[in-house]
Amino acid sequence: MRLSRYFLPLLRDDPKEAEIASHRLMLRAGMIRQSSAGIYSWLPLGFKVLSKIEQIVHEEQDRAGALELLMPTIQPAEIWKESGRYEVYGKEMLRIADRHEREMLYGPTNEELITAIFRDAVKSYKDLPRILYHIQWKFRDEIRPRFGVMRGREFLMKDSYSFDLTVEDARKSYNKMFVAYLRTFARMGLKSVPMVAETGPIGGNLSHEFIILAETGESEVYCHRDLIELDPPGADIDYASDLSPIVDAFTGKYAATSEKHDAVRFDREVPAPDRLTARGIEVGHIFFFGTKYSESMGCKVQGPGGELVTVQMGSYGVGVSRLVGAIIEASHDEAGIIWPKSVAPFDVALINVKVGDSGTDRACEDIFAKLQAAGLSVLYDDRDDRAGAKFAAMDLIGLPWQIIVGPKSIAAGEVELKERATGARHSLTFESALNRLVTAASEP
Ligand code: 5CA
Repeated sequence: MRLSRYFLPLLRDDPKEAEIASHRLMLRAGMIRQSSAGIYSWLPLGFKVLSKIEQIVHEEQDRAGALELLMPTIQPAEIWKESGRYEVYGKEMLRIADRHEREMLYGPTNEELITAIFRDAVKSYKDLPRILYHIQWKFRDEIRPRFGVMRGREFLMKDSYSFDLTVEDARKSYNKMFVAYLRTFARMGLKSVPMVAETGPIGGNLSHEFIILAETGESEVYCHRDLIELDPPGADIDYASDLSPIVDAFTGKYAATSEKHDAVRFDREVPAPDRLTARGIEVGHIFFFGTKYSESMGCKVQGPGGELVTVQMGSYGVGVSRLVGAIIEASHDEAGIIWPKSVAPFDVALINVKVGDSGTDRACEDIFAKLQAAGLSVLYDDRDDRAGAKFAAMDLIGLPWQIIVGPKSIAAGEVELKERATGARHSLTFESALNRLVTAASEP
């Protein structure tokens, strides 16, 4: 992509409304624009990152055996009246009437809709277990939308729903999602810690929040330090195997959000030097709620003995749009964003420091073509601007690598390769630079 033809409205100054780094940087880097409180448009650079995050979520859900579908954003009120949540949900629910005065709502979550779909389609235990998921926009009329996409009113969520015959089987589905989440967040360069959490309006009594430690997080969390050091399971994980040893390893030591924190237990179970009290961002939340929805909505299947069995359910959410902010909170510096390569909007920036100089232009065009031919995505700054402004812009948008080309480097037969994360710069031949980039791209 040539920057001269891209849509990247950068802001020079810090926007006044932004209280935290990710919000400030997403606005400055031309990733989002607010349309009304807590509701954002995703501009091309931001949308690319959002799509990359979605892709990782898809891959890990598929690996765990979850099946993708797509439910609508607008739901009928009736099913929420069946479950009893229509009143409970209160002002957070955006209620709408259609032209026939039918009560509708913009879905804040989908337990009711998926239960209705499953109830009408599945009659036998032979069709269990199943995990269904979608990635769809949600609306919650939050009292205090803030921190940009971190606490929005309209936000993108991945929500999965599991259906099992027995509590024991449901626990296996829960464990599958638990493991899938560890892998999902690790692939985005994040260290997530599962913590015992409150279930709130979703319900049930077994629930974990997946927390990213960050000073600007909205949650206060307490855990054993060892949990931060645990490695996530590898890509070869067998989801048909018993996953409880992995789940036990991640839940065997104290970790709780403030709502579930028990100071006496914390002091008793965790030696003082290992006690970690920190702030965190909730990027995922999983729930087992048994028959809460299947009972009230009549979701039953015929069991092996012919008897009717009420289905055991759980739901599993990932804050897809929140993750864009969370990743930036975890990975930025004074100059701007530092994208982990798995979610970077482009692999490499190509900076022409002397546009109009025919030798430099020619060299850049050649390098641009060769980088793309090697399978790398490139943002080529071919605009006629000061070198300093170009460097600052590329540092701000945070692509993992920069290749800097000017008349001097060309005369020496070299380019400058800069790694955004470390700031390390090396002069080397273009071929060597290309080799390094291709090698880096193939590493996990
Ligand atoms: N139905 C269940 C799980 S599928 C559910 O709705 N869970 S939730 O309420 O915990 O939301 C799931 C995830 O969505 C949260 O962990 C969080 O990462 C994200 N999320 C929730 N509210 C917001 C919000 N206002 N803005 C951005 N992300 C949000």
